[in-house]
Amino acid sequence: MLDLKHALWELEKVVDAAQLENFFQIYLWKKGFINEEFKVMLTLPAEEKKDRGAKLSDIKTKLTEAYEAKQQSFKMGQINQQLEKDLVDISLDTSSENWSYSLLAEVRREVEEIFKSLWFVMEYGTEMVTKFENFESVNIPLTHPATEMHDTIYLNEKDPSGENFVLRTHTSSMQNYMIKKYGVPLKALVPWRAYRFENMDATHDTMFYQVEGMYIGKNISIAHFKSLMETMLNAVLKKKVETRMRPGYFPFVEPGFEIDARYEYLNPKTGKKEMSKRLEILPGGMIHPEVLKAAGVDPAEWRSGFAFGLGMSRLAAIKYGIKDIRYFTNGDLRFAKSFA
Ligand code: FA5
Repeated sequence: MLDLKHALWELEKVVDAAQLENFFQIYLWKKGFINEEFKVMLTLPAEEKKDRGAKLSDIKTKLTEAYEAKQQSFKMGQINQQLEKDLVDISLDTSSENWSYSLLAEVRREVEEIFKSLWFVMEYGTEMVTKFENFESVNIPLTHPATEMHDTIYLNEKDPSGENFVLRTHTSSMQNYMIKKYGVPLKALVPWRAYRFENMDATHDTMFYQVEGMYIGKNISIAHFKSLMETMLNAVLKKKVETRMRPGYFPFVEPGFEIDARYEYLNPKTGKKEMSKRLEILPGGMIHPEVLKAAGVDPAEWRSGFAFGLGMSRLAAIKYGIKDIRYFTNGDLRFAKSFA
């Protein structure tokens, strides 16, 4: 009868997939040794048949198990080999001089420095937020069009109240958290990402950077707001900038404004310095009483304060004369290197 020990020893000597297939053909295939032995068994007298049948079944099971284990280890070996071949060293040698911040990071850091020097506290916050944080906490009712699927990216994960999380559509989703965490008076900044389900074009991306700012005090006026925004824009752009304020509607401010900016640039066609078209980059306004209430602050005492939501991707585009904000994030090294 077939010697199990010998078969296992042969299996141990197998070193590649071709030899393993050969082993299978010899022992386990339907015309292999084991099935041949079963055929012989059928010709034996009844009393021997039973005993031989049990032994053969046992050998078949053990050999099949050993064969499958070997097959599995070959598969893992192949995967590991492939992984090693595809290995990419992603560690960046930071000791080298050969790196620089991306343009967006550069501008963000400049904006951060300006506000840090004015003693603003700063956080980036989470990008996955509750509907409460993104909408209701800033006085946007859930029936508002901005909450619709065509603007907002909903996630499958649910928050503790059973509602789907969303990707924050604006950094205003941090207003409630910052007021609760730091209390009033407050100077706070949130310079980070927001996401919208947008049709992309030169000035709209699905992921973009905003800078949320809040200044809550007792004698803060619209004049403070305007002057701070102009100071900041001049400091970042380092160009002659002219701003214009016009009314704008946002449920979380009252009154609300849009600050449009135009800036001096060298027109390559005429060779002369000219003023650009006006660009909408900086909405803001005086913080709505409902926003303060939702964060547990008495609006009768702290009614004066402003908030703004600077479009940082657009600001960076203005600063460096980039025509399409998608260049910042599309990973095109030719673009990145030309500013390194
Ligand atoms: C807001 O997001 C408000 N949260 C801003 C705000 C904050 C108002 C505090 C009042 C008080 P808006 O949707 O207009 O507003 O976006 C603000 C800025 O973000 C825009 O001016 C624009 O510069 C930028 N922005 C908006 N959507 C995109 C986009 N898809 N791609 C790139 N930039 C965008």
